[in-house]
Amino acid sequence: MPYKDLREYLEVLTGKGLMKWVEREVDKDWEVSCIARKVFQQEPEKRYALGFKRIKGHNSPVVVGTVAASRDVYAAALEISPGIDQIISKWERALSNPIEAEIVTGGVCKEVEEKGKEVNLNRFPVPTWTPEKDPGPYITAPCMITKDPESGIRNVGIYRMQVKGADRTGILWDLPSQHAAIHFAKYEARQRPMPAAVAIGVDPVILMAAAAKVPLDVDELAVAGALRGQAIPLVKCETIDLEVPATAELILEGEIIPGEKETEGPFGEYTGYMGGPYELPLFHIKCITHRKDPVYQALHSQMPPSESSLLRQIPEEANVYKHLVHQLKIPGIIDVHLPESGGSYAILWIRMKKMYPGHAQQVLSTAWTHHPAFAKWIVVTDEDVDIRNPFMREWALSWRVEPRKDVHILPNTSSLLLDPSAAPPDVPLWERPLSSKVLIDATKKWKYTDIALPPSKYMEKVEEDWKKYGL
Ligand SMILES: Cc1cc2nc3c(=O)[nH]c(=O)nc-3n(C[C@H](O)[C@H](O)[C@H](O)COP(=O)(O)O)c2cc1C
Ligand SMILES: [Mn+2]
Repeated sequence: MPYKDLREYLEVLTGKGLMKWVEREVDKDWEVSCIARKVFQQEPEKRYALGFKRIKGHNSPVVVGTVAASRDVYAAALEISPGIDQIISKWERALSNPIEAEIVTGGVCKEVEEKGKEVNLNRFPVPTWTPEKDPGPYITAPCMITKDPESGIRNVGIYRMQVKGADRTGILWDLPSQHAAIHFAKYEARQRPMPAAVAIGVDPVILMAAAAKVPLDVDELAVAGALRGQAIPLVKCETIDLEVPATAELILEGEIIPGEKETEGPFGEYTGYMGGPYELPLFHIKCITHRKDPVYQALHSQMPPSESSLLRQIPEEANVYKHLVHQLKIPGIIDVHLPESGGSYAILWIRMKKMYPGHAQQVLSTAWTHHPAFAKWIVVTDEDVDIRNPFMREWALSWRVEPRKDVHILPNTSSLLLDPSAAPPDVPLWERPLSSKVLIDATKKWKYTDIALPPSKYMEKVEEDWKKYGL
């Protein structure tokens, strides 16, 4: 049964031991972030979601790590077992069979309504994530909903927002190809403000879909419906012509004005470095609706590994796999992996069984075309290399690559604009130069001699007798 709302899901997560609650009062402007960081510095399987019941100066609780503290948490949100294969195939099925959201009347997100002068974002416990380095609190789990003014197709994306006043935030689209940025360019061309709604505190599948790169003409809420196995219920906004998830904890309704920009940032970015400040558009809030005593949901980001790097990694691996295997129908692909050390965007590893001359080069030349900026480093290797194991990745690079022959630089490709190596920090984000990619063929080019390990029959014998050695 799909979760009714975030609260029901948090109860289940807590019951499974995958979420822990802090009773002690904490400071949202440094402590929440530092406690979450400490949890993320543990082994992946030891991480858990966090709830903070008492935030200094506020009445609402804060929850973080609730979607992707670990693969176990992510799987619990999808109501499946946590194996990589199950998660990726769930994603593939959802991308291929979306379930459109449905409009209902009334929803708990309307329990309290504040308009005009009553709007006060500062009433909600929005944390500061990089204390002393970020200029203030940032909303890190905003599901921004906009519509294409031509096609009317809805988009939902997570674009973090700096709280800049009671009714104002900044907004960062880190590439002009971000879908809300494409919508906004169309509104700007018409000299009309773009209506936008932001849902915070949602069923985790909505955040999963909002973090994923799905095609421009696909509504992320329909993908979220497919992940959940049931349509997402939506209600109409009060002041703008958009619909929002009915069970959300908090909704911000507002608009973004053409041509208007203000200094925003810096912010601790997913690359692991501070990004900005940049001149960015503003989101003006006209109305806030929320549940009574809303639960404030945040995503943990900054230096990977983080909730953000896992949340972006999973659907992107599914996307690349789907692109190569189902769209291009290239045979022999076993696994694709975007390590979190590269923010789950910069490095792409592919494990494949080479079947014909030029097969590895075919994969290297096409794997990145699914997204122009992702995958600055692309490495293909053979079926015997576990690309999810960093040691095995380095082993493959060490002995299956003759640099002069196997490393190729592809110039003039889109840049991951927040990449600090792309340009010095004072170059405006959207004016950064083109970048390049490294394509590495780390497959064996001829039959290698045997692996230098004892035959397995001897190892198994030692295993059987292990206790007898007194070790
Ligand atoms: C925690 C988190 C924060 C993010 N912040 C931003 C951001 O500030 N700007 C941005 O362009 N993308 C950000 N992203 C990535 C986008 O959500 C992602 O690219 C998504 O595909 C955007 O939706 P779209 O494809 O419909 O544009 C963030 C993702 C996560 C998980
Ligand atoms: Mn989109």
